[in-house]
Amino acid sequence: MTNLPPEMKEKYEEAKELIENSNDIKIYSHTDCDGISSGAILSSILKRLGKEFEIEIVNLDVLENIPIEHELTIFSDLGSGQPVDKNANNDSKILILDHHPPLRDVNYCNTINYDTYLEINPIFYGFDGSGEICGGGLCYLLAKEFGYDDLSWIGILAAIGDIQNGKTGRLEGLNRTILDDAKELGLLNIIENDLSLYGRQTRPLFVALSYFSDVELPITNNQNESIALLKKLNINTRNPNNDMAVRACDLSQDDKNSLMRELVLMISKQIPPRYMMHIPKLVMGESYEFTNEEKYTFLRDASEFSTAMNACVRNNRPEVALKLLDLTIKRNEYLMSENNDFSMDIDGERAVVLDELEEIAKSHRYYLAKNIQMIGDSGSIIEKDNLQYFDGNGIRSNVVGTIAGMVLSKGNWRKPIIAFAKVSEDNEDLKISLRCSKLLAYDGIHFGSIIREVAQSLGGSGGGHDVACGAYIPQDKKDEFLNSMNEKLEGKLVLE
Ligand SMILES: [Mn+2]
Repeated sequence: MTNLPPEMKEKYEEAKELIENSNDIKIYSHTDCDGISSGAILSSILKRLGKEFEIEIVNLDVLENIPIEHELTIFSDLGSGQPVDKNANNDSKILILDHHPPLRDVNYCNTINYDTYLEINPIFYGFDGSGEICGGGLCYLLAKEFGYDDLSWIGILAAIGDIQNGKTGRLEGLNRTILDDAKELGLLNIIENDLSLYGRQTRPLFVALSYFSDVELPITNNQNESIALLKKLNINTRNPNNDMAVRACDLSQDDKNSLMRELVLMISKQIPPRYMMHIPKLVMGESYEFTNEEKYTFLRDASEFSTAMNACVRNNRPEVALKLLDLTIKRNEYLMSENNDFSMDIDGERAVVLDELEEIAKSHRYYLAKNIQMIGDSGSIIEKDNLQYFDGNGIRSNVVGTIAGMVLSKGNWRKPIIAFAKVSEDNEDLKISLRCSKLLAYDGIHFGSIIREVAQSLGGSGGGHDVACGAYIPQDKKDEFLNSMNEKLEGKLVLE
């Protein structure tokens, strides 16, 4: 178990005091699952303390000139990389809980000319902000300071949403400590040595298998081949107990093992020897289940839950995601308490929010499917030596990355795919998203760093994960961007 270094623990004690002594509070959090989770944890803390507060879920560009109008302004899952105190006045108090690379150093708080600046960033203490803890985890550690350990499961939801398990398939570092807290309270199960497939609660196994795309296999985008594979391994496709299609969460360890063995074999036929050592990480990992949630619902699986959170924010409905988390916190609180004197019908209220969420998720899936089909069918993916790209003409910039990830399997999986979209209706600049097979990252290529470098050289900005990242560039720099990326990657992709 990883413990908090004393200097970081001290900052948390200061943060607790800061909140206790403030009454008019504003929270800004990021527009993704991690940011929503962070916001939900902070809201819950403030509600329990009876504080007055407002919360706003924002994109990073909003922070360039953010007004500081409240007694205490809290930034979660963002803030470290933006000039958030530009408009601070004499008695402003600012608290930042962020895991992104910081602009200011750890001693910045001593140089300010206003009341309080407190930034808690794990990078200051030698932690890896992309694999050991995320925004939601940082906010949970604050909740823990108040004794609210029951919020730990949201720290895990945040970490999975942020792909903090990307490198090894399991949560490590401070995330592990949060995991232990959630497990201790009986809020979560860890499923070790699990088959690493998306949709383990809600998708039929053969469908989940057909989405395997880190390496193109006969089963990729082919449900018939997936069914044939299961038949060959003597794995049931129907569950005799409930007469539903078998899902990944139904599998015995023996069945998981034979499926993993077969996948490893299939993958090894497609890739050069130097990548062989990375194959197990593509097919095996840990899964996390929320024990208070019903089986076969997205709420039960951390990864599927995080997708639903993202669907809300990508459709500008963050309030639905926040409401669901708030009610789920209350529901867990109720289930954990001894006295059942709760008068409110939490399940009823939650059912209403879940209906709303289902509507959002449905139209989200439809929007994705429509665009994926359009790009896949129209031959609009253009290949260069070391990359492939498409124009996401008309695609909303906040989903173009998701779409890029999903069309990768329709193009050449051995090369990264880059998508372009207009930033917004009134901003003609280009939003760029890049996705690639995990194998390239395992081989040491960090696309987030590469894309940042190239975007900056063209007067833009960028960054992100090794396998999923993005950038913003001026609208007339598209060709330069492509050429520069293509050059930078020369000799680096050795999947052929
Ligand atoms: Mn984050």
